[in-house]
Order: sequence, then structure tokens, then C-alpha cells
Amino acid sequence: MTHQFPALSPEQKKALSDIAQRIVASGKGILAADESVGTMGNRLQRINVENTEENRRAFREILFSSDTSINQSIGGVILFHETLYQKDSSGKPFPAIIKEKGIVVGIKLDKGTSPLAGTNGETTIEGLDGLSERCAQYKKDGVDFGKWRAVLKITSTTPSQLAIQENANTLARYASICQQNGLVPIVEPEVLPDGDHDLQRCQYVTEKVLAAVYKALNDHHVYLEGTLLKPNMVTAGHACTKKYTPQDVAAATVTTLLRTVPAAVPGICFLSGGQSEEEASLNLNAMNQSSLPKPWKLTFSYGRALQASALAAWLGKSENKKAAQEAFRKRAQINSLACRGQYVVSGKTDAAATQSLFTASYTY
Ligand SMILES: *[C@@H]1O[C@H](CO)[C@@H](O)[C@H](O)[C@H]1NC(C)=O
Ligand SMILES: CC(=O)N[C@H]1CO[C@H](CO)[C@@H](O)[C@@H]1O
Repeated sequence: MTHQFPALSPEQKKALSDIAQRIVASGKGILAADESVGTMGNRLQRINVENTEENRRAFREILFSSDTSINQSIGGVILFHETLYQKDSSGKPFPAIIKEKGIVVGIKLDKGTSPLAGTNGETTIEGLDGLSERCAQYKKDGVDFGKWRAVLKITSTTPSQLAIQENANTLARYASICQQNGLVPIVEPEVLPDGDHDLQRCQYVTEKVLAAVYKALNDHHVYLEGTLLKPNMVTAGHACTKKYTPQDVAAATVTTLLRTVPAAVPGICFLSGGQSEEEASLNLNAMNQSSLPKPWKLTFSYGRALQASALAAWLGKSENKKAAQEAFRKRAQINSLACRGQYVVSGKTDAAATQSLFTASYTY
């Protein structure tokens, strides 16, 4: 049996584990603000705002210049390359503003999906070429964690064993390269919510996918204490006619995780995958309230589910800055309560918070 070479030193391991622990400290989760230029364009189009570099910057400034108290609910922010090098209106770089609040800066590292030949429309992920050099540069520029999203879809013929293996292996190579460069890898194998499958089918597929991912991470000598997992919640397909409660989702999800994710992993930060803001908060709250054992932190890494109300309040107008920040602060606070199982619905929720954020075959 061979062993890891070069191995991570005890100091490197401690640094990685400390970063991961800071991101998922009690009551904290992640703001996924790493939408690519095209995806941000779709968001802006919904509020009739032009997709210019300045408009993308202006919206991100609203989020990042929130009051320091946002650090009670947000432990990490994932950025897109362009955003990492942008500045606020007074000329201060975004990473500096985020770090001042004690929030950890992350970066999207994958370069998106590309077709996996020999499968029925399944994909692999691009971005491994030159990844080590990119990680080293980002680390110098203040980044402490990375994100890599792989996508699997449920149909009658998918996911194939090939797609499961290929994406697990690619995630593991990315994770190993990140750790060698001092970045905590967020491992994101997303089983898409597209389809009319029921909760049980999603559970079966998610278990197979996560089991393959943790086998691959072990094969690639990845130090689990210095990683975070960003999985889908186990939910029925978007077009499934049978409806399930947050308690059903929580029981299926925590059971799946107990069967597949080692207790050495410090935190599991769910993606919201097109759920409405409110749905994503209620499901997360139910997980923490479930009586099943939970050896990891269960928290959020939401993009759409933390930003939809803020975008709706902003509408591209500078005079709406305060209202947009207030909407963002409110969602962050609700999710902070939800990841501790303390969210109590007060009866009245904003229209924007309950609107479905589903987009077919979503890309970042
Ligand atoms: C939030 O940031 C302030 C200022 O950097 C710091 O004093 C405080 O400890 C932080 N709070 C949390 C919960 O991280
Ligand atoms: C029921 C349950 O497990 N509740 C937990 C929710 O999360 C908080 C903070 O992580 C824990 O202290 C609770 O035990």
C-alpha cells in the first residue's frame, strides 16, 4: 500500500481544519455570491437591470457592505473571479471588506460542465488544468477556500455509474489540489431537482453519489477535517406530484448523510437548488430539529435563497440600498436560526421569500 506524497504537514492540516471550523462556527453558514457573469445577467434581467460590470459590482457591494453584525450569521462568502478583484465605491477591495468582518473569502474554482461522451447527456467538470497555479495565486490574494460544483441528474437512464465515478474522481482531484495550496475545498456534488421522481428515488441516488465521493476523497488522500460538503437536500423532483413536508425532507436527508458522510467532516452546507427562500430555511430548520444523530454542523451555502428578496428590494436603484441590505440581513438571520433549529415562523412572510427560484438544469 502506498501512502500520500507529499503528505500535508501537521501545520498545514491544522490551518485547513481551523478555516473550515471558522466557516461553520455555530449559527454561521455561507453566502454563495459566485454567480458567473452570464448567470448574474439572468438575475439582473428579472429586475430589469442591465448586466454591466458596474451593476454586478454595485449589487455585490450592497451585500458585502452590510453591517458588521452580519458576521453572526455568515461565516464565508464565495466569490466569482471578477468579484474578487472588484472594489467598493470608496476604492477598498471586496476581499478586505469581507475579511474585516471576520468572514472567510472563498472562490469558485470549477469552469463549468462539459459533455461526458458515452452517456445520455451527462456531464463532467472542467477546470483541473492549471488548477494548482490558480489556487496558489488566489491564496496570495486572500482566498482561504474553494468551491467546485459537479452535477448529476435523475432520469430513467441517469445518473450512470460512469458519471458518478467521473464526477467523484474529479471532485477528489480538485479537493486534493486545493489542500496542497492551503485552500479548504467545498465539495459540491449536486443531484439536480429536475424531474418528477419521488423522495425515495432522490435518496437512493444521493446515497450512491455521496458514497462514491467519499471513496474517491479517501483514494486521493484528502484530509476530511479540512473539507466541507455542499450537497443537495434530499427532495422529490420539482415536477413530482406528491408533496412532502420539511420533516420528510429532513428525515431522508439526515439518513442519507449518516449512511455516507464520515463524522470527521466538520460541516455540511446545503445548496438551496431552486427552493424558495422560505422553503430552504424551513427544510434546514427541520434537519436540525430531527432526533437523528448529527455528528457534523448542518448549515447553509445559499445563493438564490439568500439574495432573491435583496434583489427584489434593490431594483438597481442606489436609494434602495438600505432596503436591500435589510432584506439580505433578514434572510441571513433566519437561516442562522434555522441551522440551530430555532427558526419559528411568525405567520407573515414576504412574497419574494416564498416565490419559487427554480430554473431547469441550473448553471452557476
Ligand atoms: C464580528 O466582527 C467583529 C469585528 O471584526 C468582531 O469583533 C466580532 O467578534 C465578530 N463576531 C463574530 C460572531 O464573528
Ligand atoms: C435537536 C438538535 O440536534 N438540535 C441542535 C441544533 O443545533 C444546535 C447548534 O448546532 C445544537 O446545539 C442543538 O443540539
